[in-house]
Amino acid sequence: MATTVRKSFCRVCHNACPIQVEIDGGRAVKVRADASPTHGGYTCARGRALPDIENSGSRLLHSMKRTADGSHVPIETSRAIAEIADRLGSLIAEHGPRSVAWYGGTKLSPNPLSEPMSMAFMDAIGSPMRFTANTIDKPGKVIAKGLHGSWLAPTHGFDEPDVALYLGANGLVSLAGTPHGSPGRFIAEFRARGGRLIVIDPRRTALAARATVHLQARAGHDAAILAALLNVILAEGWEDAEFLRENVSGVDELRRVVAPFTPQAVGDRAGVDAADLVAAARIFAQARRGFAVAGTGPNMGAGNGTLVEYLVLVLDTVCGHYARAGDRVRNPGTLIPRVPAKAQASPPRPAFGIGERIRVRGLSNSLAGMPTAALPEEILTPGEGRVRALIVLGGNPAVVWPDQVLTLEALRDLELLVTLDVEMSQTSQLAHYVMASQMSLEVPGYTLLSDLLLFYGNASSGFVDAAAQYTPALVEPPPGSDVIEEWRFFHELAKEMGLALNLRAGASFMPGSPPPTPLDMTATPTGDEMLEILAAGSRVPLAEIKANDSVALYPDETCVVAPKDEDWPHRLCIGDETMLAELEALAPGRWRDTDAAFEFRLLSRRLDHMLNSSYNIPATNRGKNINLAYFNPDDLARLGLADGARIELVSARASIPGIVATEPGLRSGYISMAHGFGGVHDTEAEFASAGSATTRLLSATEVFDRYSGQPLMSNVPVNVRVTG
Ligand SMILES: Nc1nc2c(c(=O)[nH]1)N[C@H]1C(S)=C(S)[C@@H](COP(=O)(O)OP(=O)(O)OC[C@H]3O[C@@H](n4cnc5c(=O)[nH]c(N)nc54)[C@H](O)[C@@H]3O)O[C@H]1N2
Ligand SMILES: Nc1nc2c(c(=O)[nH]1)N[C@H]1C(S)=C(S)[C@@H](COP(=O)(O)OP(=O)(O)OC[C@H]3O[C@@H](n4cnc5c(=O)[nH]c(N)nc54)[C@H](O)[C@@H]3O)O[C@H]1N2
Ligand code: SF4
Ligand SMILES: [Mo]
Repeated sequence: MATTVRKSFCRVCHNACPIQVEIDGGRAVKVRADASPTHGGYTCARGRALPDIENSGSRLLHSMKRTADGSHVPIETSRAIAEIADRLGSLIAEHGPRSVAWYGGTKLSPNPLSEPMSMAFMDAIGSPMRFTANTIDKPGKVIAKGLHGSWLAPTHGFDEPDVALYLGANGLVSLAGTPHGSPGRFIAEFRARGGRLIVIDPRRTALAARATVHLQARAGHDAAILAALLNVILAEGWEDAEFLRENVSGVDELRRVVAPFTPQAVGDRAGVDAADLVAAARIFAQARRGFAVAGTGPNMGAGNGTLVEYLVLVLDTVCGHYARAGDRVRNPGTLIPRVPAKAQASPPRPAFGIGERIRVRGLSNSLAGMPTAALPEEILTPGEGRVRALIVLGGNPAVVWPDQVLTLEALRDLELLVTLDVEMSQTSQLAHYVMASQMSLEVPGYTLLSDLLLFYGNASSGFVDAAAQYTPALVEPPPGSDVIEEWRFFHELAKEMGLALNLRAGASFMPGSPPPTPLDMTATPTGDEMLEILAAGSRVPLAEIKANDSVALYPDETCVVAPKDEDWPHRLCIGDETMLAELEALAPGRWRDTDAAFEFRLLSRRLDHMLNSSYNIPATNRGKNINLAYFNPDDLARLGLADGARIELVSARASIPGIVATEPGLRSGYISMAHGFGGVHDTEAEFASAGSATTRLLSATEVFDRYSGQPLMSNVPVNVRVTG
C-alpha cells in the first residue's frame, strides 16, 4: 500500500495541534506539525509520538475479563457487554440505580461523544452518581464563578493582555493558562510586546524564569497572597472604580475583609518580600488589559481551592478585565450555538450543596460535579444506595484519586468495576471487565472541547479567534484487534439492557441549544452521524467545517458586545458572604502553625512527556519511566543525599519509595514530584517500572475544600527517610 499523508489534529492533550499523519500499510507511521493560522506549526514530542502511542506494544487490543484468581483473560467485546448488562441489571434491581456510578477522566477528551453518551446512559438508568476528574483538579473555578457571577461578554483573557498573573500554573509545560498554539511563542510574543508576567510559585518553573516578578512564595498561602494584592490595589485606589460602580456589588465588604492582609504580614507568612507583593499589585492593576489564572497547585495546596479561585476572579473584576460595549468578540464559539455578548453581569447562582448528596462528610454535588474524592467512602459505607458498580472511562482512579489507600480498598470492594482503556492501566488491573477502546486516529472528531473551554475559567485555554477543525477517522484499528469506540460501548450496553438513549447537544447548557435527540436503538449509527447530532445548532454548520481539511478561522465581524440592557439589575458579586467569612478566618493573627512534625512539603507538578498517568512508554519517557523526587540542592546537601539516592517519603497517612533528583529552582523545604505513577500491589518490581503513587501519601478526609470535597493534594507535609 502506498504511503499517504492525511490531515488531522492531535487529541493527546487539549491543545488540539493540527497535524499531518503519514499512513503506511493502514497504520500511522509518522506525525508532523501542519502549518496553521492557529498553532503556527506547533506540536510537542508527545503528539509526534502518536504513532508509537497508538501502536505501542502495551496497547490493549482485546477486552479483558478478570478470572477467579485475579488474572485477566481476553473476552470478545460483545460478550463482555452482554455480561456487564446482565450484572448491571441485577445490581439496579437489587440496590437501585444510585448503586451504579460513572467516572470520566482526562481521556474523555479525545472523543467528543464519550461524555454525552455516558450521560445519556446514566440518564437512562436514572443514576445521579456521575463523577469526573474535575473535582480533583480545579473544581473551584466553576464553583467560584457561580458565587461571583459571570460577565456576559468575553474577559480580556488572551486578547492582547498587557499583564498576566499565573498563580501555581506552569503553562509552558502544562499548556494550562495559555491559548491553543505554542505556549512558548505566546509567552515570548507577550513579553516582546512589553507584556508583564507575574508568577507565584514555590518553584522557579520555566514560566517563572521568564517572569517580570516571580514571587517564590511558600505553598498554601495563595488566598492570603491574593487578599494582600487586593488590599494594596484598593488602598492605593488602582481599582477600576467606574466598572465597580456600574456592575459590581460587595466592594465595601471586600475592602473591609482584605484590609488586615498587609503586604508585610502576608509577606512574612508566605516568605516573600513585602515590596515584591506591592510591586506585583501595582503591575497587575496599572495595566490596561490583563488576566489572572490559577493552576492546580493553589487549588490543591491548602484545601481551599474555591476561595482561591474566587479571589482570582475578584482580582480580574476589581481591575475591570472585561470586554465593554462596542468591543468585537473574537471568539463567539464555532461548534456551539453563537454566544451572544452583552456588557452586563449574569448574577451569582447556587454553586454548591445542589442536587445529589453524598452520604459522608456532608458533601454533595456542586457546579463542578459530584465530589470524586468522596466516592471511595461512598463505596465503602454500608447503607441504602451504596455504590456497588463503577464504570471508568479514560481515567485511572487507582493511582490518581487522592488517598490511594482508601481508593484501592474501595475499588476492590466493588461488585462490578468496568474500565474503558487502551492499556492495562493500574485501575484496569483491578477491574472485572476492561473494554479495549479505539484510539484517536481511529475515530472521527472535532474541536468541540475547545469551544466548551470558553465557559470553564477565565484564560484557561482554547482558541483566541473563532476556529474549528474536524477530522475523519484516519486508520482502521490494528488487524485482528477487537476494540470499541467508547460511545458505542454505551449504545450497545443500553440496547442490551433494553434502554432508550437521548443524546444532548454539545453545549446543552446554553440557551438556544436544541432538546436531546432520541436515538434509534435498533440502528447501529456511525460516529459521524452521532457527531452531527452533537453539533446541532452550532454557529457554523458542521458541513462547512468538514469542507476544510485543516483547522480554519470562522470569524463573525457582526459579533460585537451589545450595551447593557436598560434597568439591568444584576451585578457581579465580590463580597460573597461565605467566601469572605472563609477568608477572614485566614487573616494575620488568626494563623495557626500546623504539622511542625514534618520537615518537607510535597508539591504537585507536571512532566513534559506525560499526561498524568497516560502513555508512560519508551517512545515518550525515553527511559525516564519513574517519577523522580526533586529537591533543592541545599536540602540534599543537608540530608547528605545525591541524585539517584533511594528514599522513603513519609506522610501522616502512608509512605512511598522515591529516587532523588536535584532541582536548583525549587524553594528549600519542598519536594516536587509528579502524580500518576506507581502500581497497586506495592511491589518493588512496580516501583522499578512505574515509580510510586504520590496519592498514597494523601488523606481524603483530613483537610478538604468544603464545597468540592477536594482534599490537600499539594503542599503535603512529609518527612524523608533515607533508605540507601
Ligand atoms: N497527587 C496528585 N494527584 C492528582 C493530581 C496532582 O497534581 N497530584 N492531579 C489531578 C488531576 S488535575 C487530574 S485531571 C487527575 C487525572 O485523573 P484521571 O483522568 O483519572 O487520570 P489519567 O492519568 O489522566 O487517566 C487516563 C487514563 O486513560 C487511559 N487512556 C489513554 N488514552 C485513552 C483513550 O483514547 N481512550 C480511553 N478510553 N482511555 C485512554 C490511560 O491509559 C489512563 O488509564 O489526577 C488528579 N490527581
Ligand atoms: N505535559 C503535561 N501537560 C499537562 C498534564 C501533564 O500531566 N503533563 N496534565 C494536564 C492536566 S490534567 C492539568 S489539570 C493541567 C495542570 O496544569 P498546571 O496547573 O499548570 O499544573 P503544573 O504544571 O503541575 O503546575 C502547578 C504548579 O503549581 C505549583 N504549586 C504547587 N503547590 C502550590 C501552591 O500551594 N501554591 C502555588 N502558588 N503554587 C503551587 C507547582 O510548583 C507547579 O509549578 O496540565 C495539563 N497538561
Ligand atoms: S501540545 Fe502536544 S500533546 Fe497536546 S495537542 Fe499539541 S501535539 Fe498533542
Ligand atoms: Mo487535570
